[in-house]
Amino acid sequence: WSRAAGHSYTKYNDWETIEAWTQQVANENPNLVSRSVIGTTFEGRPMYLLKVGKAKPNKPAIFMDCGFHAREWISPAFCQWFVREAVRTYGQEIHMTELLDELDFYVLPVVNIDGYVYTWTKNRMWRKTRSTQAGTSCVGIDPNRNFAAGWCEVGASKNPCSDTYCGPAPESEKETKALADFIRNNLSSIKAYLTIHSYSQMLLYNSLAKAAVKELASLHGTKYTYGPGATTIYLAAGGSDDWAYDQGIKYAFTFELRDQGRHGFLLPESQIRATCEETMLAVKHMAGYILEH
Ligand code: ING
Ligand code: ZN
Repeated sequence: WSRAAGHSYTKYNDWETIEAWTQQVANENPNLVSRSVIGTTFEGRPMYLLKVGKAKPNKPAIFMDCGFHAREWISPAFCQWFVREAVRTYGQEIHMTELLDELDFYVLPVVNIDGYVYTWTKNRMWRKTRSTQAGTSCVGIDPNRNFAAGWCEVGASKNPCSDTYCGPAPESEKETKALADFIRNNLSSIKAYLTIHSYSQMLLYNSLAKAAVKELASLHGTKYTYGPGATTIYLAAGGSDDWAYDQGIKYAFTFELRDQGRHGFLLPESQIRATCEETMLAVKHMAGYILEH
């Protein structure tokens, strides 16, 4: 197997390097990490999934994905950091040891690999996938508008040239279909769904709020908009967090990592460490909570 040459946890790594890293981290930690392929992208790249945890029957699991949107480079950086911290601190730090003894983490380091590659080679600000379809010369759909949760009803576009294009149908993309299939096939173990985006420093829990306002509206038909706080988030249907919640995964969250717009998607590499360290605390806290409930 090839070494992940040039890989660094405090730099942004290109896809080739991340791909080699997935193999290396699994090979070097056979009792904690295993790698599988859950599908292939539009351009034919394998979608790697890392299962992180100590082998034990009937364990609950937390699913976490990174790199839905191509230009949000800090997101895949966090998934890599998370796996490294897991293997580095297992057996050293009591909290992580307990988490990995009792829970499995499924980590999908990059969902939208084709888009990620495109941001390294052609256009740093690309967001969508790189799929093409008949009838338009515009490329790509927004994977976070492509799920069967109020699909394309609000905050999404039917225009293939839009950055929030919802696609011709829910799960029309190979990448979103592969992710959704994996979650459907593992619903009995998956207790939480975490999806990592950037930027704006927010923790979105749309689905809980959504369920609550739906309940409220059932009495007098009063319509509420929902979101964390009055002004922070826009309504957007077809997101993976709402879909996961509708599948019965009670804890479904979207993280929006640093920053609040100064650098935006171009978060400097000097902030990778601090961003990942602080996000680790939140994810570990959530995992601990989920273990107890
Ligand atoms: N933000 C998310 C987006 O897809 C979001 C916000 C979360 C929308 C969950 C819908 C559901 O637009 C970024 N930065 O991508
Ligand atoms: Zn995003």
